[in-house]
Amino acid sequence: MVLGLFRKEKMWGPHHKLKSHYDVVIIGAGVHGLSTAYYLAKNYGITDIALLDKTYLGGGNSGRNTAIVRANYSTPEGIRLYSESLDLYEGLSKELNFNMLLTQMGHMSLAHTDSAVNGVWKRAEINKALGVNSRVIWPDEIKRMVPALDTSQHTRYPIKAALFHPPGGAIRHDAVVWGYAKGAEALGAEIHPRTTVTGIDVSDGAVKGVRTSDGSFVGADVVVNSTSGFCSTITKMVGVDIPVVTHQLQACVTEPVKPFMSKVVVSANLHVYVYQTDRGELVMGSEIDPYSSYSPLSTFQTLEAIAGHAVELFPGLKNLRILRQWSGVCDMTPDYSPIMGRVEEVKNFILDVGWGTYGFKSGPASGHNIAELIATGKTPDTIKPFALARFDANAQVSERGAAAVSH
Ligand code: PYC
Repeated sequence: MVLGLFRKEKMWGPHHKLKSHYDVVIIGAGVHGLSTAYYLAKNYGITDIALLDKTYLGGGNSGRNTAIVRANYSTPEGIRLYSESLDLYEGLSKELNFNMLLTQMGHMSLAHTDSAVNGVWKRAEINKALGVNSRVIWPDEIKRMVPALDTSQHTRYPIKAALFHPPGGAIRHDAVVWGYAKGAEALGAEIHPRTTVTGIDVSDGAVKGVRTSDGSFVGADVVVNSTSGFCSTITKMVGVDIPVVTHQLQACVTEPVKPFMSKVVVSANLHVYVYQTDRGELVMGSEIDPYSSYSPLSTFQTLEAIAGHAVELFPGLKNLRILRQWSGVCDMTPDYSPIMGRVEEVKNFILDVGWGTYGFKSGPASGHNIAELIATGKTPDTIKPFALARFDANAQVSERGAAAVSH
């Protein structure tokens, strides 16, 4: 491993041979799976864990998001979960002794229509009521905070107001993966990259273990589905259907320029968001593609839409060159909230899926709560509202209005 050549201590432990049984098998070694393993080991002393991933570490959505963190959601259930996550993110570099470059630059969601202004008002009020730092700001203050924004009132979608959330920002996504991986391994968890799960054995209504692409059967007392992109395929292996449709989410990054903006700026009406990284690049992303797909390939059509909308907001960006473009495959549920917890039909099979375009920011809290569920057998209050059973009970948790640019 290249990093290992330059560091005194090796970043990862040795390559393990899969054992025939573990206490816990976690499918998916992204931020969610890794944080689950880390908190299981750290908080409950459960260390007999195998994390299986079909690609390399961080090769799924943990390495394909745009690294934004925030807690300014619109439902009490969502706000509690994401604000728990933001709290954990704030202490994570220290806890794991791994610099994750958290920058709490402030997050601004623009409102260009009367109904959007109404929406940000409501979000600000509910955020405040639950202790999350958010407030509505108006064009003068918006312009002072981000002078490069076109706040003139003659544009196609003039900016009328914004929801400002000071603790929002970005954290280096690869570093989060590496930090949790290092922490989980140090406590005894095994990470098995390039190990695809091809089947899950269930008998007498309980999960027994998983089958992998090299022909092994790996027994487990508990199996956790922490995958993204293929979460419904994995869940179907235990005979359960989940209401998930996959869509691509695309993003890109420009060449670096001198620092000129210090906020994350999101426009749901224009389906675009923009922020400048510490290196000076502009990270820009869009709404999910309007058709469903499992393709990992990004498209020129979406790139053109992102660039066009970004230039509408920031006319000064018009001559910047795009360096890279990428996409992730997002598992969208009907209410744009995740599916977390037990599955009634199959004992000891646990879901942490349906993370749409918001999985990265919830990774620490998800792992923390899923670990508690596994160790104690009790579903923590924070994740109770996200049970699969909510769809039958008509108790959806609609985050459509606050899930970034996707609504
Ligand atoms: O929810 O902040 C967000 C987000 C950004 C990109 C995709 N989702």
